[in-house]
Order: sequence, then C-alpha cells, then structure tokens
Amino acid sequence: MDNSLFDLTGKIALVTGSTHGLGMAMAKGLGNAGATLIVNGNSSQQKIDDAVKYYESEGIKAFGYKFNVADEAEVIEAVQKIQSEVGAIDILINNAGIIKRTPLEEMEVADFKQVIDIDLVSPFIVSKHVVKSMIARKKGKIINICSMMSELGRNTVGAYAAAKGGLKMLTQNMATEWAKHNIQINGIGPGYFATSQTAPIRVDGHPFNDFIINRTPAAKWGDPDDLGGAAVFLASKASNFVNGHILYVDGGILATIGKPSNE
Ligand code: GCO
Ligand code: CA
Repeated sequence: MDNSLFDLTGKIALVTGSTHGLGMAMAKGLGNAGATLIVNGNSSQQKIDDAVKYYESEGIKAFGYKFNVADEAEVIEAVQKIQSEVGAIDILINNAGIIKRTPLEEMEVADFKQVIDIDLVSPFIVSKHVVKSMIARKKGKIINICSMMSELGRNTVGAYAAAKGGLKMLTQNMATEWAKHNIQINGIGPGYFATSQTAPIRVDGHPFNDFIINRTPAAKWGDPDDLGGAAVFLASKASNFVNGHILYVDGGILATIGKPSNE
C-alpha cells in the first residue's frame, strides 16, 4: 500500500506531556509513521529519560526536553534549544494538561486559575513561539488536545470544561489567523480513555465506570493507541485542507443522548 499521504519521515514533532498517557500514545503514532519526537514533561528528568528509552525501544528517534508549558520564559528557551539542537518543529501537539475534580461552589479561585493556565493558556504560549518558524517556512501542523468537555458539562469538572471549551475556540481562532501561511491547526477530542488521569473514576464498582460504558455507543473505555490514527492524519499531508476542525475520537459519545442503564 502506498501510504505516502500519511508518511512523516523527516518531520520533527513536539508533543507536550508525552511521557505517559494519551500524549505518549499519540507521539508513538507519529513516531511509527516516521517522525522524530521531541518528548516533553515537567515532573522529572527521570520520567523523560525513561520515555525516550521507551520510544527508542520501539525504533523511534526521540529527544527529551524538560520544561513547563505554562512558563513563557521556559518555553522560549526550550523552543530555541530544540530548533538549534534537533531542528525546526514541523508538528506541535499541545497535549499537556491537568484536571481537578471539585464542585464549582467549593473550588478555590487559585485552583480554577491553575487549570485554565495549564490547559488553555499553555497551548497559546507554546503555539505562539513554535508558529513563528512555521510561518517563516510556510508550513506546519498544530493539534490541540480538546476533550468531551469542549462540548459537554459534567459535575465537578467546571474549570476543565471552561478550559477545554476555550481550547476549541482557540483552535478555530488559530486557524483563522494562521491558515493562510499553509499551517493546519486542528483539534482532537478524546472520549473516555483508560489512562492514569481516569484511573480514579475507572475502578471496578465505581458508578462512573458503569456510566461511561453505558454512555458510550462502543460500550467500552478507549485504548490510548486508538488515538494514533487521528494524530497521524492531522499531522500529515492527508489533512492539508482541513483547518479549525475538532476530530472527536469518542466511540460515539457525542452522537447520542445516551440510554437508560438497563438497556
Ligand atoms: C472526567 C474525565 C474527563 C476525561 C476526558 C474526556 O472527569 O470527566 O477525566 O475529563 O479525562 O477529558 O474527554
Ligand atoms: Ca508511513
């Protein structure tokens, strides 16, 4: 099969928050399609080194950079280092994010602001500094990782929903401003996936576990590797006229109002 439409050989991809979870699964998808990975995290150098070793064991070229996506000075320094040490960034996936599950009326303002900072302001900061060389080179791909919460509310995740809803509009505005430079900016909206972020609500017997399985037409939690195809599509020339679109990968959740638990 000629899959040159999806070939990422020679491309350099920065995936923020790619030491574990969905970020790692999407990065692996890009790497298996030929991309060289820039692995990022902010918790520890050890986690980054371990992730780089993991990618390399999968036959993927990877380089680790520890920086805080919410700190503009750190982002500027890291982007400059990446560009001089590895090369210009062709693909950026803004994936790093956090969630806090607290009823809104009990949530501290500082916690609300921290979620907005990391999940919404950071994609702006990183994109702002990566897009400059994309504009100069007249090509690039930016993928913002949205959520079911870009479209739907849920008890306790108000700050996260506000950030992810904002990220959907930020994606559309980036496309509005940057598409003319031959840069495609889109989003991926993962449904409910089996990751460490959802571990606390995925345990057997937790009512949310049954709820999600019943609420999802595919009747299961997603396997993180199922996101690889969407990432490769939006990172490759297969999507060269797709812009400002959010591709939901959710087993059908947004297609339906759901059903009673006994059906
Ligand atoms: C939650 C979940 C979600 C998912 C995902 C859904 O508490 O509802 O953790 O936020 O992580 O973002 O798309
Ligand atoms: Ca290929």
